[in-house]
Amino acid sequence: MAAEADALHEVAAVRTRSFVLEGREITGKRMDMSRIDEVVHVGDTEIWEVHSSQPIPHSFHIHDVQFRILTVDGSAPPPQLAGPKDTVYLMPNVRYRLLVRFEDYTDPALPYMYHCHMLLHEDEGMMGQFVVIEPGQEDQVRVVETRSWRFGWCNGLEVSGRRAPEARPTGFPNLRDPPHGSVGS
Ligand SMILES: [Cu+2]
Repeated sequence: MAAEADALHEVAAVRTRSFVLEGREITGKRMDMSRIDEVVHVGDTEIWEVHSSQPIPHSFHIHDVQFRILTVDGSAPPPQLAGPKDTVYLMPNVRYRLLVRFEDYTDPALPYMYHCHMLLHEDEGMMGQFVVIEPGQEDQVRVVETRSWRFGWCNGLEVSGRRAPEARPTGFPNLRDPPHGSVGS
């Protein structure tokens, strides 16, 4: 059956990543457009463990993929959390294990986001970047400078960040400095 062939299976997971949401940080980091936080291989299934480590909820959203919630504090998810998701509401101090498969759309220089979907939190930096690459493209992972920083992080890269990209290696000063270069100006 096609549905069965498409299904996500925990036994297929090749690694586990952990994301802790606290304050306006994810695993101790705020969003930085000059940093790629996670590098994923296309075709891989992974387990992403996420939780809010403080007495308030967060909401974890992953671009590019739909995932399945494997467990909620070790138990099977309730029916309303059993289907395909792209966002999971994180009750305080409850651990969610997500099964995620990265199937396509590789680019070592065009990252996807994961972020808290409480938009104030997101706007204050509760976001990270990942790229999906072909195995062997690790040395091509880099950030791309765009002129769209003024439109905001998320929309900047997703919607309007495609024009006039200028590749540069990771580790440069971050994009809070005004972009330079004359393309389009
Ligand atoms: Cu949040």
